[in-house]
Amino acid sequence: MTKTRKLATLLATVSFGALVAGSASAESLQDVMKRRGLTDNDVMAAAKTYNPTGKLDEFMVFSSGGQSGQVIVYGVPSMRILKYIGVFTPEPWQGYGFDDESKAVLKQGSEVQGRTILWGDTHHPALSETNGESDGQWLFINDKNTPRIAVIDLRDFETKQIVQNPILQSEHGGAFVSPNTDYIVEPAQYAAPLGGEFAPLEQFNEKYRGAVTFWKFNREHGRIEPENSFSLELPPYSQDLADFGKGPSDGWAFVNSFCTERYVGGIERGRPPFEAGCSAKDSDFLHVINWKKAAELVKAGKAKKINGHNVLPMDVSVAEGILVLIPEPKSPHGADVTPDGKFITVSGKLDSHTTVYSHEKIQAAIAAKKFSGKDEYGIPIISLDDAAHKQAALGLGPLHTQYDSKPCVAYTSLYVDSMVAKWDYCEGKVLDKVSVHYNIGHLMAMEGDTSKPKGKYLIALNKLAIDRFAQVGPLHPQNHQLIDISGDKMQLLYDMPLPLGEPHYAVSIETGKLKTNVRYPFGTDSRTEKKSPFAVRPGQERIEKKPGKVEVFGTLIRSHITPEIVEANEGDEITFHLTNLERAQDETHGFAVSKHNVNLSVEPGKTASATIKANKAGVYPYYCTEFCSALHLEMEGYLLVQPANYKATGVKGKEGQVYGQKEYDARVKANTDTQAVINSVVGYITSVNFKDFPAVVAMVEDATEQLGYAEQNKKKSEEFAAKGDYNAAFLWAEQWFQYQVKAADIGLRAKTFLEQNGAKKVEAAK
Ligand code: K7E
Ligand code: CUA
Repeated sequence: MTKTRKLATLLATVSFGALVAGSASAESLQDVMKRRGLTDNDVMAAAKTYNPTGKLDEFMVFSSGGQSGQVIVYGVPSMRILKYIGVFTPEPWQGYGFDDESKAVLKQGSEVQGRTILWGDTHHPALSETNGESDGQWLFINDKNTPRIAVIDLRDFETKQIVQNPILQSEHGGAFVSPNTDYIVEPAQYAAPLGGEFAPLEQFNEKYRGAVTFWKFNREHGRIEPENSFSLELPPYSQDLADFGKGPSDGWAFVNSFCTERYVGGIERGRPPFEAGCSAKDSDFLHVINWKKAAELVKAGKAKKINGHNVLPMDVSVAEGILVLIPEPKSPHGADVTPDGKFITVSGKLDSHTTVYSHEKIQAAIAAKKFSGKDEYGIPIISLDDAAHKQAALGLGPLHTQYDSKPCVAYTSLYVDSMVAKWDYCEGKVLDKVSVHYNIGHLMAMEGDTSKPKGKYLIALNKLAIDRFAQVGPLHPQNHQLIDISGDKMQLLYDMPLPLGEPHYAVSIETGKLKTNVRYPFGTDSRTEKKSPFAVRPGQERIEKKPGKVEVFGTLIRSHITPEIVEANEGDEITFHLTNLERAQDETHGFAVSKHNVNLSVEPGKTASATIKANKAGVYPYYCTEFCSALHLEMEGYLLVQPANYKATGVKGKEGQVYGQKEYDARVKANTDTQAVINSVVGYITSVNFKDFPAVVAMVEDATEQLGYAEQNKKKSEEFAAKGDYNAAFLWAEQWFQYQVKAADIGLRAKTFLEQNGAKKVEAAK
């Protein structure tokens, strides 16, 4: 098919598409319900979750990706997955761990004692807050296995920083943020000597320790400051989940724990396993910490250094009165502060009770020094009676609690019952229960851990899916269930399979609060968020060669890579720095080199680099890995790696095709015809109120840019034709046509958008 006919076909496809979209099914809703066996309730649930094409979700969810070491992003109520964010694990689509810039970020977390750790056990994501409300700027997530916290910028959903915990061997209950995100908390899990030294288990009580780390976050720079961060040394209990106080309890943090028995197992030594000894007592301890005062003590020099990190010793915390313990029912899990900051709920996994602690009562006991005793490490204990506001029997295996927009209303997951309990934490009474499938862990209400929960929806993060989805082998996907909580009775709406690790927790935000970028400022290194020193403008592309080193400063634009030929010698190190020159939304280019571990994702405006070793002579095609345009497959080039002893033969081969004036004239005529088609599309666009549609304005800008390039190439072809070099003239006329195709592609997209969105005729200009 000729290229002009291709364009005509493109035009035809667009109008055909519009026709199909307009035709309706002959079946009635009742017919479909009958055919698919749907009840009225099912149809209601479908109507509550279905997003017609083009309609966006009200909320966005950031779910931990469990063992995948990633973050999963999806929309509510549609439950459509929107993105996986590479965090602790390389993710090739995003180039994460495959370009030099992101490798540097990944490396901050992956290089551990000479080992390279390429996975993470992500548990708890946290969204940044201002005055206790989600502000949509940053996301943080922890790794339980290799204690680390990552910082993700929500302007582009990319991981920017990973900090390794310098004193812990394992952690769990982070990340959670203080009400203004000046600190991020990361409590330990399994006790070990702080700093990573060896000590035998016989010295568990003396040498093993728990801890909680408070990472200082610099909001201006969007980065954690390890040098201004600190930890509190804690007894070798298994600290678990944490939460920051807010409102009246601002300045305090709450950390639950288990295995305060300090039991060490050893089945092979003839001892009962950990699970027996770690749940023997009827209660464990909620740790109550005055973190603001702790930060001041660290500033005043009261901390000691372990691996260069500030650690407040337990005796200092006790002497300064910043650490107290309160009993909590058997094998507790979760510590969740209420939106008003007055209460903290903690559930006992092996107890049917959820305890509501009163911050006011706790403070009164501390002020009056009313303690029931001390633990073995000298930490004062407040009795449960002196701290509890209420205890409620919600069901079996209560775990985590989230809050509604309605006052006093909370939701608690019941692991053993496989249910969610809706209850009143002010009165301590159950309001409703709904079954979930199966064995729920965390649950999450919209902005339900902030000071302004939004209610409406709740998500059950179930541990088991069993029979909910078509079978895919013994390893099942996870099942996130969407529940409508807007009425008195909860209604289960939707099952979503999540096939990427076991997400433990998720957080959500109103989509409108996110201020994401659609492109980067020209030449941005997205990982440092600064201008890349390697960015080049079009026309400035170059290859620099030094002995043993080839450095390419190139650009990417529909549909070519500049440069297209790179020559190197066997043994050279080659670095490609590529800048995407596009400004159009969603015009990402990839870059891969055959048989090399390279894949870049270069979004509009971004500069990314890839360094490879040319260890084997040969011919290596490189190409764009994103289907970016009609001539995407032609977005290619060659890396030629010459053997060390290579001598050019001087024999010049023939080019595939040589063109003359006849081909040139035909090409020019076709281009002129194409321009007439483009002009008619432009005529339509400018005849309507396209300026009222920002998406179209952006498309028109892009198309105008493409037509500008077409014009430049038209001039070039004319210059060669004037010199009588019709071969070159023809090829530049082809390139002129390529830019026309791109302009037409965008123009038609804009025209369709306008037609489908009710654009109106405007008075002719002038
Ligand atoms: Cu799975 Cu928060 Cu790690 Cu509970 S945690 S269930
Ligand atoms: Cu650029 Cu395909």
